[in-house]
Parts: sequence; structure tokens; C-alpha cells
Amino acid sequence: MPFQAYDDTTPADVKNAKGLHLITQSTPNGQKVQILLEELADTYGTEFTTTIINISTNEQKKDWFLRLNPNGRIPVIVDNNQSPPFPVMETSAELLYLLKYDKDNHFGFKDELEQNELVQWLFFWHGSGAPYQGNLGFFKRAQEQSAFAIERFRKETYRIFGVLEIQLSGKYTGEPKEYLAGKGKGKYSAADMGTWPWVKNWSFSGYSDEEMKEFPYLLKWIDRIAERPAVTRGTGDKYKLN
Ligand SMILES: N[C@@H](CCC(=O)N[C@@H](CS)C(=O)NCC(=O)O)C(=O)O
Repeated sequence: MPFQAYDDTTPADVKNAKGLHLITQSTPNGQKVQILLEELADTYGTEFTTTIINISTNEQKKDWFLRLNPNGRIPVIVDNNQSPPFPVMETSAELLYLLKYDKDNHFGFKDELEQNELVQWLFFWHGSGAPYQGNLGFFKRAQEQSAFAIERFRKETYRIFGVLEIQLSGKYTGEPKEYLAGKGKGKYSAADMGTWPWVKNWSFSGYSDEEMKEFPYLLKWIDRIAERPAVTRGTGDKYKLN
């Protein structure tokens, strides 16, 4: 029997969606994919629809959702252009999947080695950035306060910001970069989209202006990306919970 993406309990706006459909909430992870979809819309007129859920109600743990993403976390894309509809979980895999809609390689690279750089930086943030910055927030908000846990994740996230600074400042290449991946100054790509929605929240994560002064290239990169219309839309009111 072919895979059934939907069941009787799947919300109508998910089940009846045509083409690309994103199930999200506008958290940093949600924003990664929201931004790339908005960029594709600006560049190619790519159409997509969205369902905004409220993760605090645990909608993402219901059967209809787990059928699409057994991990029970947002965001998830369902590509209804595939038969049967094809669900994609895990933000970095979702960004890489969506590059298939980027025929002219605006947000990825034709060159195999540059594309591999994109994958390296996507994996770097996915594995070494988000889990630490995410846990920093978790332990800061937790009822049971653990100074040890907060310090561990605070230090490690700060170290990871320093790694991004090394890459962007060109400390070891002699040439500063505007974006994480690509030759020379680099090119705005899915690698930046996978990283920016988290790093831009440095103040919310509890770092001071003084601490961030250590990372001038990273701060400029944050501002540079924030200026893009698709980024404004991808993090804006359209994705707010009603
Ligand atoms: N590794 C996952 C992480 C996704 C994730 O942690 N999503 C959070 C929101 S930022 C979530 O759905 N939390 C609700 C929950 O854990 O039930 C990815 O990159 O897609």
C-alpha cells in the first residue's frame, strides 16, 4: 500500500493543500524554511501555502503530524507535487530539498565544491549551533535553575559564534566574506538561511553588546541579511499565530 500522508484527523488546510505546503510556527527553526520559501517566491514566483500551528498546545505530537514527521517538531514541508505527497522533516534537509525549486542556483551552488561548503555550514549550525543555543534558552527558562547547565550552553554558543566570526572575517584566508559559503566573498545561500534566524537572537539569548563586539563581521552579516525583503516577510506578521 502506498504511503498515506494524510488521515481522517489531518486538518483540512493541510490535507487539501496543493503544491508546496509548510507547517510551521515562527520560531528560529520555522523561520529558516519560511525565509527560503519567501526567497523562492520573490525569485521564481514559487507558490506555497502554510499552516501555522501552536506548539505549546502539542499539535505537533498528534498522529496526523507524526505521520508527516515522526519527530513531532516543526517545521515540516509536504510537497504535494510528488505522488504520493512527500513530507520533509529536519530544517537543513528541508532547505536542501527546496533547492530543487531553485533551478538557477540563486540560493545554492552549481559548483560541487561550493555546494559542499554550503552543506558544511548547514551541518555545522544544525549540529553544533542550534542544539546549544536552543538548550541555553531551555535552561534559562526552566523552573529548576541550573547555573552549571546555563554556563555550559552559554559558553559553547559563544564559542560557536566565534567560529562563524572566523569564517566571515577571513582570519585564515586573508579575505573577509559577506556570506558563509562560496568562493571569495561568498554568496547568500541556504547556509546563511539555516544559521541567521538563530544567531540574530543573540540579545534574547542573553549576550551583551560588549560580548558581541568581539564579532564585528558576524554583526554585519546579521544586518546584511536582515535587509532582504524575503527575510523581513519570512520573519514577519504573516507567520504570527492568530
Ligand atoms: N532538529 C529539528 C529541530 C526542530 C525543533 O526543535 N522545533 C521546535 C521549535 S523551534 C519544536 O517543534 N518544538 C516543539 C516540541 O519539541 O514539541 C529541525 O532542525 O527541524
